[in-house]
Amino acid sequence: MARLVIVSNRVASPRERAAKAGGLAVALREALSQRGGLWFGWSGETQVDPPPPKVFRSGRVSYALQDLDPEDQRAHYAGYANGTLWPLCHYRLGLLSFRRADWEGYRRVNAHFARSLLPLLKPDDIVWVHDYHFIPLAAELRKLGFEGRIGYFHHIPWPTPEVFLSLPSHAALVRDISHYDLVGLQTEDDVRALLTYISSEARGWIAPGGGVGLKDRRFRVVAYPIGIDAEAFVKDARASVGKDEEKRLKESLAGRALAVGVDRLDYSKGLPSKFAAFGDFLARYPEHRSKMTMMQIAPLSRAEVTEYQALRRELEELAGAINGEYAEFDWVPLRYLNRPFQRATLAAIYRNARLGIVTPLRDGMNLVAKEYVAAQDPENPGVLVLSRFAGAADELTGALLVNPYDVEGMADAFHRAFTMPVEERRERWRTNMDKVETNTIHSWCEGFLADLSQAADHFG
Ligand code: GDG
Repeated sequence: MARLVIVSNRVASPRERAAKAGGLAVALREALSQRGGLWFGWSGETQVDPPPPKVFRSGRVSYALQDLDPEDQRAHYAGYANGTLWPLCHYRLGLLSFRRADWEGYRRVNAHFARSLLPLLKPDDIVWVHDYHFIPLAAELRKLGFEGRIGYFHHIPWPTPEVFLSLPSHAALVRDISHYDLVGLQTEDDVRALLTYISSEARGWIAPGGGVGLKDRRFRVVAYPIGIDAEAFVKDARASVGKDEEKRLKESLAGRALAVGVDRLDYSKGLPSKFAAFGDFLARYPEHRSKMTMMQIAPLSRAEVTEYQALRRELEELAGAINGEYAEFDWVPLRYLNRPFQRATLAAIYRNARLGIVTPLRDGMNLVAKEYVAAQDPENPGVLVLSRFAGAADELTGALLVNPYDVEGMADAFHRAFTMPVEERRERWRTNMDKVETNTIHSWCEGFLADLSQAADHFG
């Protein structure tokens, strides 16, 4: 079997604590430790004139961490990746900023990464590049003469051509994409969006099965909906039963029902609308007051980007207003926590929550929705309230699907979920759990790598 090389912006090295790793990191660490290989990415450090990457080994996996020049790193990460591509792909054109200097910095960083990765590569390695920080990496590696198989997985949505065309560098970015052998997206809608752009704007041709011809390049665009390690999550959730932490949680609830949300503090996650919907729910369904509590876990994210600082202030104000208006001396309606928790703690909280509220305005997939389903007690499962604009909505058809722009509609869904009979809850949960158990992180990884291994010789 060919060696696997993974490239992603942050590398979840064994030195990083599990509690700090996000969805992407958790998924990849599991994938690579099964196969062995090399994980290459940014070290998290900046310095002027950065030296070659630091390489070390742990078990079957080598890690190579590259420092970056501080100004390049800013232009790449806070600039083009998170100030341009992130809002664009999440349909937030009002938040999009495009500066030529950022675009040039983004390309410079990709060229630098390609130069420092190349000496670590063997000709028959399979290289799997992750996410929007690295779209030009394959083109840069090809320029340096690497002819092996390179795949790309885009973890976030691919916008429709009408939205994508707002990006001044749209044509160059899709030319970059064409240097991969396989391009993986989360959903069929994402695939349709990219293929439509390629055929209508870039004058490429499309073959059945996602085959694409663009100028002299041949590649495939295919949907691989990402999953979770369902078995591990079920185990964690079961193991939490009766433990001290669960006891503390139950004591603090004093018999009240729990609704839970877990989202990075990010404007794509629709947190202000979720809070507004919770406020509306308490206003229009007063029978639930003092009978339930909502817990929103929202670890801080990208705190150096201005939009995220403004969002944090907005949420603090909204949470304060809800608690100020509805709290009793012995009841706080909304528990709002800005820090990460251990995975086992999350599993215990999910399992004890009658409602899981996942209402992003746009989301590539959303793993929290799947984790919440996996953690439930099959005899007495909770209800998932899920945004129709999360990739997960394609699979989790047993959820109560909501439009996150419809605040009152979401409040109605909370009421429906809290009053849903147990038979209906079981039936809906079974529908969701079948998907979560079938389409796991392992099958996702194997599916992508099997297709990439078989990718036709791109010069053929
Ligand atoms: C991107 C795409 C796509 C969160 N808080 C804590 C914690 N988490 C974990 C969750 C989950 C992960 O982080 C979040 O993953 P999501 O999928 O929900 O969202 P993004 O971070 O935006 O991920 C997304 C994903 O990539 C994978 O392709 O689904 O659409 O945006 O696993 O559990 N984990 C711990 N403590 C926390 O407090 N331990």
